[in-house]
Amino acid sequence: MKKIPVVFHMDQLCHKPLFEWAFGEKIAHPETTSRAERILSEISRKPEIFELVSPRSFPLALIRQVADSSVIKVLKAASRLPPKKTFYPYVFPKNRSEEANPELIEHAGFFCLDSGTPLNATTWSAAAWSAACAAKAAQYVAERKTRLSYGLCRPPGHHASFHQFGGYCYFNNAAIAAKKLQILGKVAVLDIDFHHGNGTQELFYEDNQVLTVSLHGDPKMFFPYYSGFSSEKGRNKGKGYNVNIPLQKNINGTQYLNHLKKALKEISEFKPKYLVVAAGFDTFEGDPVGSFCLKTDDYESIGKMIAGLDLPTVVVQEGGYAAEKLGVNVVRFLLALRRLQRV
Ligand code: SP5
Ligand code: ZN
Repeated sequence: MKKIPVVFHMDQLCHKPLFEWAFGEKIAHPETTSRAERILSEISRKPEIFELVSPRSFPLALIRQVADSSVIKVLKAASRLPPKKTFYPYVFPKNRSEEANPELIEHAGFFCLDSGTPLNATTWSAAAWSAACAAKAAQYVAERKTRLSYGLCRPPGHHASFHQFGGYCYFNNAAIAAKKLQILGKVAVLDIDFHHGNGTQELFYEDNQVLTVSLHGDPKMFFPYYSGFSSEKGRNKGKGYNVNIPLQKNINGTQYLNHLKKALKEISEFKPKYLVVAAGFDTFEGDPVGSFCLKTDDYESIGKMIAGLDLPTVVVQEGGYAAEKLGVNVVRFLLALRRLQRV
């Protein structure tokens, strides 16, 4: 059986957000470098199954498809900050003024969703390499080199829309994978991160060639709060091509799998040529950010169920903040998907 390509670039580790404000308290930032390190260390224990590869260049043309020039300019402006300086956007104008200037770091709030997504001199490069991982993972599947690939994307991407970064995300990595595959046929994006994939939803909201499906904590209670409701079904040509499945807190694996079954039914009825999984593991019981109760075994069941679609599949890493268990959970998930290679 072919090895599973795992795409990662070491410069993704230069991005080190230090803290965020959570309900009035300053807490250590959950999106740490140790997340990627734990995944890498679990993957390197199985060299007969995984092949670690690095992207070689930034996929600028693809990044431009998922982020407007202002977002790109803000991150480039941040790369001119002094080495130890970090900027946390904290003023978020509701309207984009004519005066909004992406070259001015103080104006970053015009192009940003929340205060948990800091900017510093390393952000641009880490985010662009993370995007490159998704692009390269998609390339394996597009070129039929493998039927399963994994982009170890970090920073994550699914909260980033065309006009805004946020939610620890800068560029929408899953959308980059989908854009790359979309040239070749219909794509379904399945988002299993604890949070609603608002950025991915928005990027394909008027598109009937990319079906976006997200299961997540009910936005009435959980980030990003303003989107992820089941009434959001797509717009114009895209009407009927966005599916949100909001879930109550504390649900367990059995309950989760029941909802996943519905999501997969939507996907198989769409008859896509490719699947992109925005794979967050903040659904894990011990996660400090999410509020579901999934166990490590459940990620194997989820992987098996998704493999049942039997589609060429690109897995893109999203959240998951119980860093000690993240590597184990990711590997269990990928091993269950491995049957896709057996063709
Ligand atoms: C990619 C991704 O998973 N982004 C998540 C962003 C969530 N940001 C909001 C976090 C809210 C603060 N957490 C409070 C912990 C409560 N126990
Ligand atoms: Zn999440």
